[in-house]
Amino acid sequence: MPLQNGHSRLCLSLRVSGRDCQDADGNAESKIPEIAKDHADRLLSDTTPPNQKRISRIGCPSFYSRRLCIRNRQNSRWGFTIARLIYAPGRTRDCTWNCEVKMCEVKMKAFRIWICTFAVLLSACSANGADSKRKIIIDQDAAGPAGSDQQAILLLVQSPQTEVLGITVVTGDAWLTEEVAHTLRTLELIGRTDIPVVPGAEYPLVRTKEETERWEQQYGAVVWLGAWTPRGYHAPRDLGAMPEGMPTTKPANEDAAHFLVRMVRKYPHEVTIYEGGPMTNLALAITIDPEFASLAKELVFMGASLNPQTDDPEFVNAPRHEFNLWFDPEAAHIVLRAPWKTIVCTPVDISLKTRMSMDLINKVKAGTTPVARYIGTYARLYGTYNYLWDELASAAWLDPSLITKKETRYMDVNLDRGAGYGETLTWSDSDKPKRDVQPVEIQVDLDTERFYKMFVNLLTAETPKR
Ligand SMILES: [Ca+2]
Repeated sequence: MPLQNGHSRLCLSLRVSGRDCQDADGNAESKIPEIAKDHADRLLSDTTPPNQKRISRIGCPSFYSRRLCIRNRQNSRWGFTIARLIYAPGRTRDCTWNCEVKMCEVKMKAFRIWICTFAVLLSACSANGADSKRKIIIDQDAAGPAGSDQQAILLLVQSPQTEVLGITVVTGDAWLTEEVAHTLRTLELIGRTDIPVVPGAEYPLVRTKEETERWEQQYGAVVWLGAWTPRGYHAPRDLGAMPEGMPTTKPANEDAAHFLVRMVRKYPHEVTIYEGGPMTNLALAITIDPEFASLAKELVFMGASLNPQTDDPEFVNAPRHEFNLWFDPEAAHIVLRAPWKTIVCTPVDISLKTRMSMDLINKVKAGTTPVARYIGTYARLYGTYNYLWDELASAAWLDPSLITKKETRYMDVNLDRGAGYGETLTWSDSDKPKRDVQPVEIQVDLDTERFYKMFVNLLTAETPKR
């Protein structure tokens, strides 16, 4: 958190939320204010520039809030920094702290900055839980029960950081109708039926199953075809197996695209769009409302494949092939060209570095909460381990420090109807095309052990109430 030189006084306000924390026995953690205080003190001491001193502190009862005022007499420029620490869920020893920093630098007289300071503190003191949570819509090809799609949803729902505005569903790994049913049932089992499940696109914008079969005859078989995979194929409106039971709740009476548009217009620049499946719903939202992307806070998605180091047959001869982008290339093209403020990508390359092993499943299975029982009952390994595809995109959004290396590239999808149809295209600054392409923050490497700990902690924790 850089503080600017030349400030005559800097005010730094920290807010630490300790709700929904548990100790090792699952009880509410009573020491959170102390832990929060320690972290606040550490952050403040880490960021206090030289030649400045702490002159005041303010605490608030509902959370730990501190203000640090530091004085520097060099000139009349003012800097104002607000930092908010959010307590991650799970057991105390495994706590991770996220720091959101907003910084603005203004030239103004002393009384104005003090008014600004007190306004922010007042706002912080009066904020309730929902106000301080990070708003997110989960767009997902939500096959189930358990599996990467549902587990990624659960990580986001289980975090006390989040306010999940809704789960919009799209055909991909399975058909829309069965995905909606699995998602409704998941939410019933964990007691979160307040989260709307919103049906979206049943088919990609352009690609069809029949055309894809002809493409395969010419260019070779595709390993994973999602809902169209021959083994276990069934008609679009059939449910398939529902071992977790049939839902009794109903999906929202609105389509995903309009829901997405309505939410970003209701909360402009506040809503993160999480994409764990093909981008059909997002493309439709952009088509309906060209301001959709710019009104969202950011796009976070699992998808794309660059240069995966693997002998996995899905990628060994087709390193640029990735299911989510491939299944609806035209949608991905529309979405990746839209004017998002930020795009964050969890590609195949980094997901292949993760392992959902039996050991990990057993750790979740040892939990006693409804979520732990659900995962423990329905999680299955395909071989000796699964990759944690979408789960990593969820976890890295909750705690970006899980990502230890990232890079920026420009990204699009190959729309030529030949052998490369649907494959990932990327460029660097030096060779990107003249046409509009957006920079994408691509995750390259991660702290796997911390990721696994977070995975277990969230999926064994009590589900946060609405
Ligand atoms: Ca998915």
